[in-house]
Amino acid sequence: MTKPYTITTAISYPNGRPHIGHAYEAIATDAFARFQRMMGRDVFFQTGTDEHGLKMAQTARGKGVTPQELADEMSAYFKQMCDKLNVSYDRFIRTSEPDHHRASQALWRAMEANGDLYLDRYEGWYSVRDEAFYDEKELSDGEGGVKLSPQGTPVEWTVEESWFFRLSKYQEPLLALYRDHPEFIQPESRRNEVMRFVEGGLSDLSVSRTSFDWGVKVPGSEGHVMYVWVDALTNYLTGCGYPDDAERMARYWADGGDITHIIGKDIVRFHAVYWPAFLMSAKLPLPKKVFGHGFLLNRGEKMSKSLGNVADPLELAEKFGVDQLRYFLLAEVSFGNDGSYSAEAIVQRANSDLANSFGNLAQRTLSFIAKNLDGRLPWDRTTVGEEDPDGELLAQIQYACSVEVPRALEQLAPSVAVEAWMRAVFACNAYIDTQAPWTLRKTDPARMEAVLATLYVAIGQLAIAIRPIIPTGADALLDQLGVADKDRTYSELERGWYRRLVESGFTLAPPKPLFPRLELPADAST
Ligand code: ME8
Repeated sequence: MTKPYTITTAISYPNGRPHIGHAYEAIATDAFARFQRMMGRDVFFQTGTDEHGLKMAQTARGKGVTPQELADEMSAYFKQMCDKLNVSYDRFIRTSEPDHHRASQALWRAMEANGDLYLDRYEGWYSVRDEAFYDEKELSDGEGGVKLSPQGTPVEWTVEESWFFRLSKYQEPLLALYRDHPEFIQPESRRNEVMRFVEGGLSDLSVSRTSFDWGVKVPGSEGHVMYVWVDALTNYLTGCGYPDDAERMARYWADGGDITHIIGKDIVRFHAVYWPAFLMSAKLPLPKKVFGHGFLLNRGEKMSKSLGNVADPLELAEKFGVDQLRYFLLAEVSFGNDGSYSAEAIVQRANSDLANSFGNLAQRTLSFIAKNLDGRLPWDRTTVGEEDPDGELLAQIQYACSVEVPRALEQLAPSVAVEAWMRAVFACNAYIDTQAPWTLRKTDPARMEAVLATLYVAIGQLAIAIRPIIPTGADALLDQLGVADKDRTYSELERGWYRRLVESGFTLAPPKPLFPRLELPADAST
């Protein structure tokens, strides 16, 4: 059995409906999970909703519902978004679930047993929007004398009895972790930020609240609920069976295990500082990688409810197609950097790459085979790709599909994977134009068959390689090509699935178009 692979998104606050930033993170993480499954790994992929905390309590109060009702309603939208966008999670976790409460309390007790929790009085600045405590030195002045967090959200002075976690004790161990495992925080720019923050000294962290009760109860401490980030981060352990299922833990949360957290750049501090400190305190294994991706901007502007430019991902998927949206987001934005989206950019990218380049290549090749050869696969299995330029093309496609694309996806660089894939698509289009099978039909039918055979193989390889990103279109094409489910893996790229097809006497049906050309909607305000 290959090494298990655990991958997670952040869990979202269900205090409103999901926006395109949430969809972006879910789609990217899904592509990585699908990729690892196609590499034969035993994958556990978790996403979900982060339902406790003051922000949820306040939003619920404002709407005149209970926090649980608000969470039930909104969490369903997040789940629905994942389902619609083909996000292949293994568990959709909700932090209001009983096993999650048990896991959070077990982590608490483990940190307490290590002497890292003490009761004191908290006096300091808190941002409800970020659910975060800040030091005075991190704040700036906003309008009307309001103090602002580094994220630009208002903070309020808070005084209450609180449990504290001895974060200060972990300054050195954390710095050692960043030094010994430079890959722990990615990309590099985020790592530098975190190192500077930790080098600046760490204050102990207030980890319980008494002013409201919507949260996980602190064991043995009446009136205290856990600070929402303590329970939120624990979601990763809950999904891996903590604390009762030792076998599951050994599989998905093992020492030295391949555990990746995909999160946005605004919450790197929680994942790269607090989280490993909690885990060290509880004597649990650490994740291998925390990747802080960039933010999606609407036409270069920050999305906000007041600007009215928050795009609904399901509306975008409805308008442009799920694969098209997935492809656009992963191709267009270099993972780790901020990126911008607009209806024009989605239409432009989907049309140029999917409709005109890849879709058209598949469509014209397959209809040509269906029409001129009655769908009979045009080669005998000893001759495909033996001569140049056929062999040259196939070597190039094979390199792109079985080396460059997987390498980029392994490194969490989907836009790099797409670039390599598109280079291969272009190479096929150039080949079909220079080989001109429509001319060969009259002058040299045998050569025409060799060209079509080469293209048939190349298109199948391209479809397999791009599956993690556009699963629906790729699978529909692979169905048309007759490629069996079990052969749709990266390892099969090297083994020649097409030879088995020839042996089976497979006949190609006239192809259905896969990626229709998109029109820019009249209302292109998204
Ligand atoms: O932070 N572009 O929840 P959240 C890209 N509950 N990503 C974005 C984004 C944008 N415009 N806006 C937000 C939370 N995100 C916590 C996480 S994890 C134990 C707890 C990303 O609903 C954001 O960076 O505010 C985060 O990774 C995720 O969406 C959920 O954000």
